[in-house]
Amino acid sequence: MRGVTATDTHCPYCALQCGMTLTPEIPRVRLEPRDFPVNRGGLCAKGFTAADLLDHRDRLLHPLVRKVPGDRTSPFREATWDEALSQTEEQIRTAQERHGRNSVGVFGGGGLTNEKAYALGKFARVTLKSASIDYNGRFCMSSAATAANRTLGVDRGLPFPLEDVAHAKTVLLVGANPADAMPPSMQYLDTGRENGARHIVIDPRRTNTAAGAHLHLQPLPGTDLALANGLLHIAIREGHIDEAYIRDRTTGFDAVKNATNSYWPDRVERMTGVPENRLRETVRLLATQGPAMILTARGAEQHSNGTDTAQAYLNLALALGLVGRPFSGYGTITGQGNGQGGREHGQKADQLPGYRKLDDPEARKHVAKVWGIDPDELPGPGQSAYEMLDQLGGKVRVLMVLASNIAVSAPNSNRILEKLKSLDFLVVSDIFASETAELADVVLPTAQWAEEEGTMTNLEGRVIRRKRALAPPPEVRTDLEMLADLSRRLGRAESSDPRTVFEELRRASAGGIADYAGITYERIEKENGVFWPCPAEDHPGTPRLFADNFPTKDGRAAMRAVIHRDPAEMPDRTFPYVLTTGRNMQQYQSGNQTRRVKALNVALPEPRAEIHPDLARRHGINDGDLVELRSRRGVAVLRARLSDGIRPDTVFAPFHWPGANALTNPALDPHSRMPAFKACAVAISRHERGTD
Ligand SMILES: Nc1nc2c(c(=O)[nH]1)N[C@H]1C(S)=C(S)[C@@H](COP(=O)(O)OP(=O)(O)OC[C@H]3O[C@@H](n4cnc5c(=O)[nH]c(N)nc54)[C@H](O)[C@@H]3O)O[C@H]1N2
Ligand SMILES: Nc1nc2c(c(=O)[nH]1)N[C@H]1C(S)=C(S)[C@@H](COP(=O)(O)OP(=O)(O)OC[C@H]3O[C@@H](n4cnc5c(=O)[nH]c(N)nc54)[C@H](O)[C@@H]3O)O[C@H]1N2
Ligand code: SF4
Ligand SMILES: [Mo]
Repeated sequence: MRGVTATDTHCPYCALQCGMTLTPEIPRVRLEPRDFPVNRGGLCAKGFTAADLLDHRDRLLHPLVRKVPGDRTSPFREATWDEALSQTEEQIRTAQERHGRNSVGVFGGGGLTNEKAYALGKFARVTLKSASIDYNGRFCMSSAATAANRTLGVDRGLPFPLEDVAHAKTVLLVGANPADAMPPSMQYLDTGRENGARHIVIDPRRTNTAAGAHLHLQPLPGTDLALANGLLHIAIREGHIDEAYIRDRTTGFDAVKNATNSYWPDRVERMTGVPENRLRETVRLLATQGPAMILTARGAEQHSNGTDTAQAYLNLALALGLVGRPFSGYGTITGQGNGQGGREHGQKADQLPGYRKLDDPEARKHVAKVWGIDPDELPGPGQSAYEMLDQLGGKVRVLMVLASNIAVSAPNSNRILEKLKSLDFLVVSDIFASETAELADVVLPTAQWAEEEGTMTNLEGRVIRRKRALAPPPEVRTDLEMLADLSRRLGRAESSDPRTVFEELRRASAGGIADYAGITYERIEKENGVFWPCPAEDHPGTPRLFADNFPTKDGRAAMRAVIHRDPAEMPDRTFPYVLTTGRNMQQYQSGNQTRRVKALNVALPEPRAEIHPDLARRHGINDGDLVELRSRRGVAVLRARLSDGIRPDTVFAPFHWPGANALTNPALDPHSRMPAFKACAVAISRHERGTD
């Protein structure tokens, strides 16, 4: 037993950040759901079993180095922190002397607390003086974030508390499957439905979310932009748009209107596969039932046109006058535990704390002052996640990875594996030896959620507290402690105390878009979290945005005309089907955590490719057979799960195990640099070994 009293904290996994209570007891910790505004006592299977990993036998308990330094084929051996960090320090110095500052790269994660994300960004820019930093949120939220920033002037996933969803009369969910991705959030949709709300789900699969909806539109993956423009076309033709709102609160509508002119319903039906009458019914519900919301998630966003697709739905919401109205609006459902805060405080290639831009002279001045350096010492913007990974072994020679398992979760993983192997030196900080850690020179064992203090910002923009219930095992450190030690070795003193780091973050973010200046650990505790922006301690925080204006230069939302582009890779004779990828309820992300939880692994032990029975029949595939999926980049063998809920031209594969990303296309969205995880061309065949 490593502690004594009950501690109120939050789930380590997704952005819902469900409240839970931990009570140390023999032989392990008791985990109970807690009544917090987002989950109101609910938890999903992942949350319920989260404590199983605290004392898991696979846990990394000591730093690891290679028996033969420099030889990544030699086995790992346990090492002291001093040994592991000395090796790291030496490699960083050597690479920077030989190849310049930017040759040392940092890759972060949206699961890191605000304090750690902030410290990591500062470590790269100030200690390493390197521009080479980005993080896994580039693969997650970047398209919707880019669209929201350019149109609304701010990117806060939900600009209203989640409970507002229960009061909307119509909810359009585009490429979102919260029934599996955030089960406790379904209570708000259920309450809405009980009170007469109508829900529409746009998804190539009949998911659990779609099954409960009033309408399910089943487009070909990658055609959501055409669909949105088609909906707006109908809304304009049928007189459903809100002209006063458009005039008073937006700019750019005329161009948007022109751009949607040619999206006639019959053409959109041909492009997307969604029948015309369903398009009309969707518009009618959005425009005439009272408060309405449009929510997008990764299904719409993880495309080579993801930014413009999010934009098209934002245009629709604005034209209908929804944004800023009670129980209405546009939002995007953030994914990782700190997916929101993780994209605000500087681990993004182009960013400084407070959601400031690294190329903005005023922002550089403000942050440099807090950091006690000259603004000219700050590097400029670096490259996006995939672009940086694609450069490994070339421009970037040493890489530090915190809180991401890129060997499994990055697109085109065969290439990424080769690139990781071509590094001079790889350092990975994790809880378990992930597929990425297995390739490293040095592995650093890090504390888990229940063993550290910090703040997280959930999908609503609510800043909450993660609290320490137990001490970490003796040789395990928090990432803040690790970064402070490494920083000191490289000549710069930094704090390893979360509160001290948060106080500095408050000052660095002050006056920025994501302003945390008025948020304190005590307030978070007292007020069930505080919504940013919160510029002063006597400011109440901002649960709802946009009621009066938008934080753009002219106070209006800047609509932008967007037109459909086909996915970067279309089916052809050799690769005739579309592969899309995503999540299953029982596993989380690359699976490095949840694949080790017994109850989850019993429930879902292996990946299943979802295939329509008609498509399966054509290739002689039965339910449970092993099938081989092939794309231009790789091969994956998965067991088939036949389902008439998926389009017959589309295959779905989860990415919680190595495999799916051997197939995916790293074609990047030109604005957000998001890869096309949700559409590539594949061939399918029954695997030779059949049912094995
Ligand atoms: N169980 C579980 N929950 C999670 C996670 C997890 O790994 N496991 N991860 C968390 C994270 S980081 C995130 S980002 C969220 C993601 O949450 P979601 O975005 O809801 O999850 P996904 O399964 O990636 O994608 C949602 C749906 O998009 C559909 N889709 C695929 N292609 C298209 C398309 O072209 N158009 C449309 N309209 N739909 C399409 C898929 O069929 C899928 O049902 O979940 C969070 N919650
Ligand atoms: N094909 C396909 N690929 C995808 C997606 C998809 O839909 N399809 N989705 C993308 C999305 S939305 C996301 S968010 C990414 C996620 O993909 P990853 O970035 O790989 O996410 P995780 O598997 O959560 O990796 C987090 C790692 O950090 C460790 N960890 C947890 N907490 C901490 C901590 O505090 N410190 C440190 N140092 N380590 C910690 C965990 O054990 C785990 O190994 O995948 C992307 N990849
Ligand atoms: S929905 Fe998300 S935050 Fe809630 S218990 Fe499940 S994984 Fe944890
Ligand atoms: Mo994500």
